[in-house]
Amino acid sequence: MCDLFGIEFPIFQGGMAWVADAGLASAVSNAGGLGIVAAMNMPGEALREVIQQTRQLTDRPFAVNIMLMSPHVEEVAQVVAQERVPLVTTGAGTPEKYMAYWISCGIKVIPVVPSTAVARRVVRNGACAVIAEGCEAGGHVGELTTMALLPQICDAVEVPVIAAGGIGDGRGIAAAFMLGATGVQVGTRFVVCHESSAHTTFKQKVLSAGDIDTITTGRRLGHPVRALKNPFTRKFAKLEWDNAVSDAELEAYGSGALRLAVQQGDADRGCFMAGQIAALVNREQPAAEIIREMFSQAERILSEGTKWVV
Ligand code: TUI
Repeated sequence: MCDLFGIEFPIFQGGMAWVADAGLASAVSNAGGLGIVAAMNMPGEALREVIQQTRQLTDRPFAVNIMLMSPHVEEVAQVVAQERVPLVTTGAGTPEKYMAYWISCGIKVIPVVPSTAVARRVVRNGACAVIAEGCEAGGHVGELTTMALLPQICDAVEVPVIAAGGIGDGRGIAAAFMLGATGVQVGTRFVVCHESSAHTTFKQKVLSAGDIDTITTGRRLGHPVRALKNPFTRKFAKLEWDNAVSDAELEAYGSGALRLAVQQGDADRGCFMAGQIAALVNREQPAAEIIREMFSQAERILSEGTKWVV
């Protein structure tokens, strides 16, 4: 997998909206992992600038994550091709519509998939690998857990499978490899790395989170999102389950809340998207240290067996 993507360690950094910028992606790529820039809801020209900024900071491969629910998806789909980005990951939908075009431009496409049906579809359309993301992940999630999803995806497709959701240390990497993955994607742990520009309050909240401190909201809208419990998510859950507001009002209530969390650290009105593994993340470290530490821990577990305890 490392040869396929031109990286040293089989570790992808999640394409987290507002967090996965040029600074974070280049730090991860420079450390030998795969840095990923999030296109999130950006217009095309804003993404072009971030891609060019990333190129100034690293000469190693990096990817752009395209969030398929973005209102600017058509534009950003063009920009990644014009800018000759080597790798594209996608999320929050299926990218079939763009795949033939991207592949014809020499882009390797690696969609996030929440089910075997979606995995088969994207591979039929030319995906060179897939990211099997379980619902332990932060942000927009599917229904299945990583533990159940991963081996099923590995059986369903012939391309390399990258595991995501609930992976925060070497034990997670080793477990993912045991289930058939050849790489992992890590989100929450990179939110608190030195090179992440997430607000200090966001980092503190992840660092102090306990095992049951996340909640999924938004199921009624068809796109459940996992985030840390706080006044925002509690109110969202209440509005959602009391059926007190229309779907449009509920959408409007959530709009902009992630940005408030990442950029302003707004503890009450922000949506602090994070995975269930947040409880395991208890230190802010450089990205390079996270990658080396996770990988060497996995190697020790895989060679010495589970008697090796963290
Ligand atoms: O995309 C993510 N995580 C995200 S996107 C995001 S921005 C957002 N904010 C508010 C509401 C919704 C989105 C925050 N976090 N992860 C990758 C991911 N993709 N998880 C699940 C999926 C997915 C779901 C359904 C991929 C494909 C899919 O296809 C279903 C179908 O049949 O089309």
